Amino acid sequence: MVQTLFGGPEKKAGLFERLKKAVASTKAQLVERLDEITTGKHTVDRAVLDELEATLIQADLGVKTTKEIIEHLREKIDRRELREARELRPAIEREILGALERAAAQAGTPRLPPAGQPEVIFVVGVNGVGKTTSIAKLANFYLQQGRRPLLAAADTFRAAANEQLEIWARRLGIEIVGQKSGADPAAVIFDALAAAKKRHDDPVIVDTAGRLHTKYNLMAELEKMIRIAGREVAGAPHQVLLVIDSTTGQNGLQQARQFTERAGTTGIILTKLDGTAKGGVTVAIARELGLPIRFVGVGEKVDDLLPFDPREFVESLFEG
Ligand SMILES: Nc1nc2c(ncn2[C@@H]2O[C@H](COP(=O)(O)OP(=O)(O)OP(=O)(O)O)[C@@H](O)[C@H]2O)c(=O)[nH]1
Ligand SMILES: [Mg+2]
Repeated sequence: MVQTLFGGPEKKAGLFERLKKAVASTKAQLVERLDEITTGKHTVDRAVLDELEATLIQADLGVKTTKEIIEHLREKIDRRELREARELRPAIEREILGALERAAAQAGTPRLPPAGQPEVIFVVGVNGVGKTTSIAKLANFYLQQGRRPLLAAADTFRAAANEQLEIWARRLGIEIVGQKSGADPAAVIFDALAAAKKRHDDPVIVDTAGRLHTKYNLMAELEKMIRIAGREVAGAPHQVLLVIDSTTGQNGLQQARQFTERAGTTGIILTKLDGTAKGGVTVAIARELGLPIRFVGVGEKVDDLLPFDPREFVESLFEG
């Protein structure tokens, strides 16, 4: 009990510090530039807005999102709700928070499995974005919540994908179900769900092969895996988490669109936020696609995954 009493807030403060560290480059690109624009100016004029527009685009908020934000600010200026340059920073902060919160609200509550059956979580994305690593981190997260995750090694395509996941499973002391390289990934899912039902494991986290969102056949294969999961456990997959590498910036948006269309993405894991200045893509994803960010990856270690909270994220950028 003592641990929860004293460990809780302290742990939360520790997570916030780690988030702040991870977004430092994004903060320099976005918020510190914002301060430079407004320094020494009294009122918001056209030149300030033009500079702001360039800054938001450079910070990877995307052209569409940037234009919308600038338009909102212009309306505020017309209504005389925004006049002074020093009001710009809190105005942008509110715009960003609003976009992230709306996306989170739009997503609603995740689907749940029938009582006694495992929650099924698919982890999908293009090659090398950090799917397998994120799965290990996710499993660790659920373990800490007192659940019994099982890993399904449904990347039967890449050589050594199984071994990579097995090493993580061993380290975490959890069960993994796989087949030999080249096997049908849908068969792995079938086996994994049968095992999880028998052993009462939950959730089942499915690793999938990296696939380009433009490759029709591979996307069809993913659809088949999803169909099989739904046949074995009602409502499965209950979550489809799309992993996006934040260092790829705007490319992530196009991936998200395609994966949502074909695989019904329910949320995003944004990886490699540590050491990139492109964290602004978070806002573009939320605003343009209405997809909630569920977790952010801030390093290569198993506990380098932070649950995403819009308010905390915005505070980590704008605080101080
Ligand atoms: N710095 C940093 N590195 C990460 C993060 N997440 C993953 N990585 C690294 O990214 C590289 C690729 O990670 P994987 O998990 O193998 O990526 P994947 O999407 O499973 O790759 P494929 O299965 O080949 O498509 C590894 O070197 C990871 O350690 C993160 O949040 N931060
Ligand atoms: Mg992988």
